[in-house]
Amino acid sequence: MAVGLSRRNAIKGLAAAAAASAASQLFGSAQAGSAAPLRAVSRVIEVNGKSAKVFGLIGPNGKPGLELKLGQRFKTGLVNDTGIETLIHWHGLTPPSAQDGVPMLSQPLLQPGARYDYDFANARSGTHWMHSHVGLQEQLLLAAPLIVRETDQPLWDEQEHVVMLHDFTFRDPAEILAELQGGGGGHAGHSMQGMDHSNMGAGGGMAMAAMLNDVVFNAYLANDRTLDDPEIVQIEKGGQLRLRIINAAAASNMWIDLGGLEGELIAVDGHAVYPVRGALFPLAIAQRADIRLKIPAGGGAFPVLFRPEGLAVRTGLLLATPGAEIVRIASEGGMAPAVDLSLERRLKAVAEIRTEPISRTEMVMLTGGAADYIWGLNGKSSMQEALFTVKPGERIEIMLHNMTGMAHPMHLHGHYFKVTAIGGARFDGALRDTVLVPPMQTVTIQFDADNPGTWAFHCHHLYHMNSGMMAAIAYTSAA
Ligand SMILES: [Cu+2]
Repeated sequence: MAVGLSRRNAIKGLAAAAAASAASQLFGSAQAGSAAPLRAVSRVIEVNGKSAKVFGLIGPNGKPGLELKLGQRFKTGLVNDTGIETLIHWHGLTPPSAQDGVPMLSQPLLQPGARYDYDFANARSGTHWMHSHVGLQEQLLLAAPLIVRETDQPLWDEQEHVVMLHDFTFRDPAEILAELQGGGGGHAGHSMQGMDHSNMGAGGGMAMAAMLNDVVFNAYLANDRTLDDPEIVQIEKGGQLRLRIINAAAASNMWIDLGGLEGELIAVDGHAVYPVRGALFPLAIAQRADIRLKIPAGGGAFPVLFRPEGLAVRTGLLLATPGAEIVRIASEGGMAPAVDLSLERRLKAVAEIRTEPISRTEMVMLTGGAADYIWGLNGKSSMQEALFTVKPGERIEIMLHNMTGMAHPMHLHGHYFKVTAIGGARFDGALRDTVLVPPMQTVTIQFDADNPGTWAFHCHHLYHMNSGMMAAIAYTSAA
């Protein structure tokens, strides 16, 4: 990691002097570590013309989440003003296990009105996020960006914008989960209710087909807004923009659609990759993508769309140069295909990691998903029993075999990993903390056991996680 970062900085540093004076007003407010705490709050937003009570996390500068600089300690208070018990996970950072924000593994739930203080060394830059790891609170938008910049000012002459994506329901998420787990034939039955939004097609084979969405949502949000009233980001003609996109949806894998523009994907899950050009990029649940794009010199208004797989709906925002005509974009249109691994196999991390041989390979079967909606890892549906144990210093390979009909975005806490194979094909892939394993496919990852503790390893689809697809990986002391 350190090697890769310094190399990356050396490359980027060539442009630093020229760009140092630009866009400084955007980056003058990194305040993590200041006295004002992060606050978990309850708030009201408007969706489709109706108001909805949700949660949020407000940082010391009054904006959602936290911004800090690489090398700065992660040091913040967390005050619980939600009125309910909660606990916040720092997704993408690798804190000591006691500060990881997972109930049962890290610390007791934070009571209403109470405060926790977090303080740990942070060596992870990039686009990350924070979210409740309690029950179904993430579905109620208890999440926010967590951005760690490598420098105070961008090394390129560019503007920056953070986009957080959510799937939204007016229903009580507990009711949705109960319906999935118990109601008439499980999730297959539930998806029938969403036929108008489903690409499963008509016919008796539907329940047997791979399923893309098992929850029907009322809206998809980009920074809390729909396309009926989208965020409009002002940008100069010919300007360069870095989008930091976070898929904070509870249960929706998405496509990033740059419309008429092309961009360069430069980082995934906060880790730099060799740039990949394109207009369409997949973004599984909990993953992040940093995309750099250039606005045409002639200016105009340019939609950036986010399209949940298997549906003909979308959310998004507009990039607009001064004086550009703003045109309304419909929330419906264009069926999005299933998110797959075609991009994943093209990604290559900029950072080098250790090349020592792996200590051993662990097989993990992703299981369940029958009519009872019980999901699991290796057939277990409990965090109480460790999936496997590791010793400090080991280099572990995990082969994730998806035996189910749905894709699972698998997230490892406390570590990051390298994607090293899809099916039988080895490659030198991206560094990530969340990887999508599509139905009946195998994805192989490797990680260094360098952060002792007991760590959650789970599917980030909130309803799968809450139905058993969550386990722990435990450290034993070195023999
Ligand atoms: Cu899953």
